[in-house]
Amino acid sequence: MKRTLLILALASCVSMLTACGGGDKTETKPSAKSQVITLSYANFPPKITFPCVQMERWAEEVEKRTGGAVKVQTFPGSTLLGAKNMLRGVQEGQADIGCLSLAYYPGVFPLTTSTNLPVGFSSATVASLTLWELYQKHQPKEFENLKVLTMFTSAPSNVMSKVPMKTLADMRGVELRGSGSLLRMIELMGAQPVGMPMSQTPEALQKGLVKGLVSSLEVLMDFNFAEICRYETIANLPVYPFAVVMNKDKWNALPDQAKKVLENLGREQALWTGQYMDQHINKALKWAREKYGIEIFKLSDGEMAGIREKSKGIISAWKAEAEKAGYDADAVLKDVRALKAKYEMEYPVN
Ligand code: DTR
Repeated sequence: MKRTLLILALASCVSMLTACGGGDKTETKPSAKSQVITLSYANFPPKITFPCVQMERWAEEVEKRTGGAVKVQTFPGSTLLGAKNMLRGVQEGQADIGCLSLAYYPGVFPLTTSTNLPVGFSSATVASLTLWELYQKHQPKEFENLKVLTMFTSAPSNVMSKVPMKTLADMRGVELRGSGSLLRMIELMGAQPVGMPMSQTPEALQKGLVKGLVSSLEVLMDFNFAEICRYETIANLPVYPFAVVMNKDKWNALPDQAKKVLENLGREQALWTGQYMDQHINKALKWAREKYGIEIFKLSDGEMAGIREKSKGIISAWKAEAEKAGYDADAVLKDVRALKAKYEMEYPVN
């Protein structure tokens, strides 16, 4: 037993040494197997969902663009780290890279969660590019212990439920799952907010702990929620921001060539993911209509205006929190709105 442990320990030391070190740093193609660096990448939702689809695409691109010098071993479905221990797990090096849903960490990312506010993003493409550029401009200290590799968002959120909800009156007291600012949006629509990560939602729906959820609509297909949530209400609620982060020491130990490849992928990956998400929603809706005959309602313009008015309180609460964290909240919000307008021109929703 002891001998086996010793051998395992030695083997892992050797692999750590080969992963972090040596080799010709200017060369892209690994000349020997020992030079290949393998990075672990943890993700919390199932493999089929958009955070994991983008993870696989990123992993493939990294491998291709480094000529095989960097390999990425992916761990979807909370097999390495879950939704809530992702941040600490990457900081402590249990995974080299992790995908964070920022809304699951209240108060930890005040600057970047400005994109989770009710500002009326029209698509994931626009919101993802806004988030990425906002991060690049402000380089907020909330990520100072991490290397941010890319960022993206889900599409605008809507309501999916087991019971038809055509108006706000139908939502009164209904338990709906959400997180981040969406919890307060659920409350101001008169429903009962229940906070939890997406990865716990299938069970909560099955057990009847919640009657529905608020998220982007592709989950109707990716989690098969359409089977249980046959009624969807369009309310154009906030997007959820994500960040893909790397352990700082692991980042520092990478050869310059590899760093360059990863840095060059950041914005491109944000755009790729936003566009994937927007297209995937259309596909999921078509699928859910055909397979389960889902019904889609839309809140009236008057009700939408009422929600917008009431949601100003959520923006004020965020401002106070951001100011407390040392940010110029008005300037950040101004940037969010200006970037949103810029990208809405460049990527109009048709
Ligand atoms: N709705 C957000 C983000 C989100 C949207 N689709 C997925 C799929 C898998 C995980 C998260 C998300 C949320 O609930 O976290």
